Amino acid sequence: MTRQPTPESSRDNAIFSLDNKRVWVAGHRGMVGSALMRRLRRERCELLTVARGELDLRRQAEVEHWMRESQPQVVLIAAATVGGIHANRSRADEFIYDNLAIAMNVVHTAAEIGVEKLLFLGSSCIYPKLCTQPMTEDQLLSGPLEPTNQWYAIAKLAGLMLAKAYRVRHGMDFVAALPTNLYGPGDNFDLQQGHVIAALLRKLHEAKVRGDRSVEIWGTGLPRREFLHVDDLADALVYLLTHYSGEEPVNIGSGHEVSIAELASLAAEVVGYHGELVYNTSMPDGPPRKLLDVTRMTELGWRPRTPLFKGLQDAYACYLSQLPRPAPIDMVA
Ligand code: GFB
Repeated sequence: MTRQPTPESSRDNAIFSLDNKRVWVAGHRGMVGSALMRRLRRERCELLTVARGELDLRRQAEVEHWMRESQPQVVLIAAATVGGIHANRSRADEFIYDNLAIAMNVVHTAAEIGVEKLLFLGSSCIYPKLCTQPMTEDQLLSGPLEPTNQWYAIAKLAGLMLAKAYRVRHGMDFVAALPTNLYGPGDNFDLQQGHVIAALLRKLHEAKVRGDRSVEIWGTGLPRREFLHVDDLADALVYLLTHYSGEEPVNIGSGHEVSIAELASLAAEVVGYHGELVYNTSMPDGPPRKLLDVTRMTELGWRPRTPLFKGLQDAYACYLSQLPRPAPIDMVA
């Protein structure tokens, strides 16, 4: 019997306990939501979920009705319309409308029904395009946004400010986190809509299977990105919920960055692909860097556990596990 880690809420210096609380993970089937479910199952709380088919979080009256009926005491908003650089650029209206509506409806109703603790999720991509690196939380709204994801960023910035407004005026204990680029179980492996790590693992795997001589990488390979395994994020979010209460958002990252070219080489090593990596510079690079300053989270006492190479191996194993199984060969009687 493996020793169960100490539930977060009973660790010392915790300021909020999840014990016996009704905890709603909005978006529980997404990559972040499912990681939160895995992590929260180690806590002594009651988990509430509702499928997208049962409740459209963009419909205010439906959200109000469901939340009044279910009475969550803690809410983590992991529901969002998300995607990689190409998805953000090509589905502008969806990214701003969906994410504004979700934030407005859930945060407002949480205040109306007196939710004890709410966690709102932003992203490292809501910082200005050309920010001093590493980026500190006070640099938010200090300059023009990255054009490729300004739609998503505006919606997330509005959600951050809404959560802050309910703290400032009504004293609601609503906190916000700004995660860096994420990867891991439950990632979206669609080559047009997904983020870079999922896309690279799939492209490299398929090229290896087909015996292709080269694989296309978008952009120049020069931009630098920070990556965090989604299970580390989930642990960080539970830690933040139980150890932080403040109006300023908190960066959550690994503190390390790699160039896209370095990432592609690491991914090729994990997959076992030895062909050429070819850069398609007609695709956008996005911001040159997005490294988060993680001092606040470190000072709170949390650190990530998963190094990038090990995380890539885990992500590749997840990719392989969701591939359709080859039909069993009918054994000759
Ligand atoms: O992960 P990604 O789509 O998002 O792209 P961002 C990161 C970098 O990888 C960009 C390059 O410079 C891409 O050009 N890249 C190389 C690729 N090959 C590929 C590929 O095959 N697919 C993808 N997707 N990228 C997102 C925001 O920005 O960050 C989102 O648009 C979100 O809103 C996310 O916030 C965290 O890091 O550029």
